[in-house]
Amino acid sequence: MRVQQETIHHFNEKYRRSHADTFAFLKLQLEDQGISTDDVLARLMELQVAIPSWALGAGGTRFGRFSTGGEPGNLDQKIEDVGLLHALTRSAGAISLHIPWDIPQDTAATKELATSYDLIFDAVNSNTFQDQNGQPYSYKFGSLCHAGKEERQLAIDHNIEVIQYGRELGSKSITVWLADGSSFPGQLNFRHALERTQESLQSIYKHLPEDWKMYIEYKPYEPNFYSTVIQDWGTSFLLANACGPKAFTLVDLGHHLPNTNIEQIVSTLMWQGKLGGFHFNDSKYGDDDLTVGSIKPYQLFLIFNELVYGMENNPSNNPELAWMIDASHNLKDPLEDLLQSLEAIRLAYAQALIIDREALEAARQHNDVTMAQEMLQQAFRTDVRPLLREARLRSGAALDPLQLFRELGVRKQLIRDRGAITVATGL
Ligand code: PSV
Ligand code: MN
Repeated sequence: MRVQQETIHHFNEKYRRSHADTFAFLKLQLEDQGISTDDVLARLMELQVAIPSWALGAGGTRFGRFSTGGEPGNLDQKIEDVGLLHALTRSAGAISLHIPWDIPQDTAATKELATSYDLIFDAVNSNTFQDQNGQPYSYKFGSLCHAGKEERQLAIDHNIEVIQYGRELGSKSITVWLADGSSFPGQLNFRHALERTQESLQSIYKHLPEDWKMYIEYKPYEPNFYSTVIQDWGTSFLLANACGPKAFTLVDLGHHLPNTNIEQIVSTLMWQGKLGGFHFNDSKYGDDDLTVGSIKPYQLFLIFNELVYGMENNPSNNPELAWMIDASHNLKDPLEDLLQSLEAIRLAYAQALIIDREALEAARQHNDVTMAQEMLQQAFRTDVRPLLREARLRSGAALDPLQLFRELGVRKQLIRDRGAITVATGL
């Protein structure tokens, strides 16, 4: 299903007047504070967030999976879904593939299809956390860290193959997330496991094309429950440094123990020029993969505060970041959930862009704790939604993507086209 430009235009007409009024009011308010709305809008319009190919269907828990109907049954349909999100928002201009869940059969045709939706291929993701049919060695006890040379080599070769797929599609990065670890004390020699992981990553790194990046994810637990080889940002940072200048740490918001100060991690990594990108989601307890901003919107804002500061004060030349969503949808329509996530990311970004940074620094300089807090909360409590709408209007997107999605009856049509019981590949 393709959403035509005229449909969007027609839809926007209905809301144009009320939008114009609320935007004019906010513009005035921001200009009084010395903020140029045009600058903020330009930066908002630049932000493109990649949609993961594994988040377009109903996610499973270990207790079950309930299909939403009309789920994409193959890679082409996944691209079609991301194309739809991008047409509605003009802010999801990339898709991130997980191999082997989404192996392109004909890379040239896949690329052409993506281009027709104005999409590019973001990071490719390897999967050494599941065994595939007919695999000669098992990842049950690890992959890149495995005690056995054959298992390690199999996992290294898989990552090299993933890079090859990515090259053909025009990707410029690979994300490595390992489930490697142990569930019982004594099971693993920590140092040996980490050493082996480092060597394996270095072998993969050797196959990285000149203009590519390698992102290394960390996670404190799950599926292993006692130790994870790359448990935290420090370990990922250490490994990225051991690999070289094209390797970076990737922060997945769900991969932290409760109450971890993620914004401080962002600050440190950007200072070191080693922050590669993000997997956005939200959580209450662990890696819950909930809709971005649904539980802790203030934390998301504080993270964006550090990101904006880091981008504007960048002594170590931290490269542009890879923005991705990594979520699972058990209850809601996955596409609606992704629309909400895209909105939450832009909201937090817009709020961070309107912080009065001079006043904030002055307050810090004078140890004026109250005013420092005020500066942040002033921005966070501003309703910046008219800015988001204006950014969409200027880029040809729908003023209210979710509303249009509903009005068009997208899910009903997808069910008609693809069937009520379809299962997308993924977790
Ligand atoms: C693992 O929890 C993770 O965050 C990694 O990014 C995986 O690649 C992704 O989820 C999908 O399983
Ligand atoms: Mn992730």
